[in-house]
Amino acid sequence: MAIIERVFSGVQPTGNLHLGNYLGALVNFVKLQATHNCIYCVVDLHAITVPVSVWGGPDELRRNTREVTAAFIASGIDPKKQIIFNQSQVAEHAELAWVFNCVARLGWLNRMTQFKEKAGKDRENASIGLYDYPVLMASDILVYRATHVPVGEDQKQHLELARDIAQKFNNDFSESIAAHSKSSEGFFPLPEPVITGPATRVMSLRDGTKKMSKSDPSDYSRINLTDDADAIAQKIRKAKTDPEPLPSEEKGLETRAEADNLVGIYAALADKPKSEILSEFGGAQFSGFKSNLVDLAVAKLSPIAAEMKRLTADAAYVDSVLADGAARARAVASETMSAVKDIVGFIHRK
Ligand code: AQP
Repeated sequence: MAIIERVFSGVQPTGNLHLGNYLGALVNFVKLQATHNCIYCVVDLHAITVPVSVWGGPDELRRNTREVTAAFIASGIDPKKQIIFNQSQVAEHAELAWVFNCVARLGWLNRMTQFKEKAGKDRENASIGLYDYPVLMASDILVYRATHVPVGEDQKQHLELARDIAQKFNNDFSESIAAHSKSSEGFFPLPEPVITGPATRVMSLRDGTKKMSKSDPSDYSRINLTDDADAIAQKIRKAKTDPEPLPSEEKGLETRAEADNLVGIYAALADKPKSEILSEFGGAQFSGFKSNLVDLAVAKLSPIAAEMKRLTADAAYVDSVLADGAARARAVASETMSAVKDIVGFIHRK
C-alpha cells in the first residue's frame, strides 16, 4: 500500500462554531480541495469526552452535527468531490484507537496541554475519553493514512503526538510491515500539520491573550458563524482595543494583542497579508478601521450564515451527505484496518 497525499481534518459538533474555527480551519479546508483529496469529519466521538451537561445530550448532538456539516458545505467544501461524514459512522476510528492506545505511552499523554486546560483542577473527575482524545485524533488521521492536516495552532501538539504514534507503530512492527507491504517504507505516514494564513490563532474579542473559543461564557468574545449582520457589527464595535492609532508595520503590533488580533482577522477575511492591511490603515483610528472590518466581515460571513440556515432546515439532505461520505470513508478506513490486523497479527476474515 503506497502512501499517497491525502488531507484529513475534523471539527467537533459542540455548538457555537466561530470565526476562529472558520479562519483557522475551514478556510484552509476549502483551499486544499483544489490540490488534494480531502476527508473532512464531524468528530462526534470527540464531542462526548466532556460531561453530558456540556455537550448537551442527544438532540443537541444531532443538531450540532448537522450544523457543522452545513458549515462545511456553506464554506465551500464540495461534498461530491470530497468526503464529509461524521466520525461515529466509521467504526474503524475507534478500532484503530485501541491499537494506538497500546502503542502510545502514558508519559506522552501526560504532557498534553489541552487535557490540562480542559480538565482544570478537577482532573480526577475528567473522563478517560478526554485524556485519550489525542490518541483517537491520531487514529482519525492515520486510519486514512492522511499526510496533511489543516488545523489551528492549538492543535500542533496533538499533531506531534500523532507523528510519534505513527513512528512508533512503524518501528515496533517494522519486520511485519516489510513482510506485509514488501517495502521498506513505514506503513503510516508522519502527518504534517498545515497551519497557515494570518489567523492561525484567533483571539477573544474581549481579551487578546485568550483564544477565541466555543466555551467562553461571553458571547461577545466571539463571532459565531450563525450571527446576523447586526450581531457581527455590535461585537466588532465593542471589541477591546487600545487608545493608539494602528501602526504601519507589523512590528508595531508586537505588544498590542487586541490590535494584532483585529488586523489578523481583517487580513484573513480579505485573504491578504497583514503588512498590506497595515499599509492601508497605518495611522488610522480604530473607529474607522472597525467600520471597514464590519463591512468586510458581514460581506464574507452573511452568505455563509444564510446557507447554513437553509441547509440545517433540510435535515434529510444533510444526513444523506453524511451517509454517502461515511460509506466512502469506510472503504478507505477498512482497507487500512485490514492491513493493521495483518501487521499486528490479529486473525480476521478477508
Ligand atoms: N481561536 C482559534 N483560532 C484558530 N483556529 C481555531 N480552532 C479552534 N479555535 C481556534 C481550530 O478549529 C478547528 C476545530 O476545532 P474543534 O472543533 O476541535 O474545537 P476546539 O479547538 O475545541 O474549539 P474551541 O473553540 O477551542 O472549543 P473549546 O472552547 O471547547 O476549547 C481546529 O483545527 C482548531 O485548531
